[in-house]
Amino acid sequence: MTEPRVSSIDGKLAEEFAAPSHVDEVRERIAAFARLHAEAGRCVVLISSGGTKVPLESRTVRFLDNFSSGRRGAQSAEYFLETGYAVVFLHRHRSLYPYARTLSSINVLDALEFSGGTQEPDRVVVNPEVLPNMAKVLKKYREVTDAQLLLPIEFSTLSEYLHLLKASAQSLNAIGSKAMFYLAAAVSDFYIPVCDMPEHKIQSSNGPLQLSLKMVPKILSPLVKDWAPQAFVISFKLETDAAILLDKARRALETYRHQAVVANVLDSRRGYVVVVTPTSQHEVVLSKEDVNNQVEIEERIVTNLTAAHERFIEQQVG
Ligand code: 9Z3
Repeated sequence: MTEPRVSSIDGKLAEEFAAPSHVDEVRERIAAFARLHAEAGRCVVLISSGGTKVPLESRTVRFLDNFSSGRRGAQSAEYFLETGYAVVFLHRHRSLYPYARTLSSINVLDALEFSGGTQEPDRVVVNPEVLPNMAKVLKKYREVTDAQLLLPIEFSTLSEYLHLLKASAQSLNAIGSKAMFYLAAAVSDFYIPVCDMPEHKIQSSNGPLQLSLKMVPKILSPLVKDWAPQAFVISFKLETDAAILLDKARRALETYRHQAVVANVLDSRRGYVVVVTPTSQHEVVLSKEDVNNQVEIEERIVTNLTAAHERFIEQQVG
């Protein structure tokens, strides 16, 4: 396997984005995870999920954030696992998590009760009316964790995300085309370099705040060209104006030369996406009936992309 190359963005990353102290440990863990699963004949997908925090002060009191809940990433992780992939889940701290997402819309205490209706403090059971599928979900979660198929890696800030994605890509490079990147995280386009950031809390007594933010380097470029050049890479394109969405998706494919873009509009993202590749455009739509049957669009997206990944691997080998 070829060594990952150094890119022109590496210098910028090192200078302007603080690396998390455990980045080398994460690199090692992902390398071991990839080895284990490649030896067992499995593909490995790295899913990025959730929004990024952009601090305004180095001892951070305030930061910029975005809307992403991490639902896309968490749901997709479950379908990749069902398809037989091992999953590196690079997710924003406290964003939705595979399987545990079932608990996200309730107050957990409302789903628990004392067994036999008595107030015995050490006997607590789940109320099946509040959480009807809990046993099924717990079983799947245990199977996945017992088989070490899910490797969670957390980030909070944009800097942590960029450094951890780079380290992950360099580690997954070792398994070539069997690695997939499914980049569903909503990553900030703007940031304040560490050298321009005030150390202490910005004082409101100084009057109105004017911010000058720099453009975040396009990380997809070194990922595709230098860090994991043989991998199958999918980026996500989000717009609020549907009229420009597909043009932007195609432009991304031309610029970065990766394998697919999943294009979605903020308001319709749970029920409609378009999977765009250099040679095709496939609409994935949930019907009213699908919605009533609680079908999740991620199941269809993952089916489409794992089939494309399989063809990609065959072409590389053949
Ligand atoms: C997406 O487009 C994801 O589908 C969502 C999922 C973030 C909309 P949720 O987390 O939402 O389920 O609430 N992710 C990528 C968004 C993005 O920021 N893309 C950038 C762009 O479109 C760069 S690849 O320019």
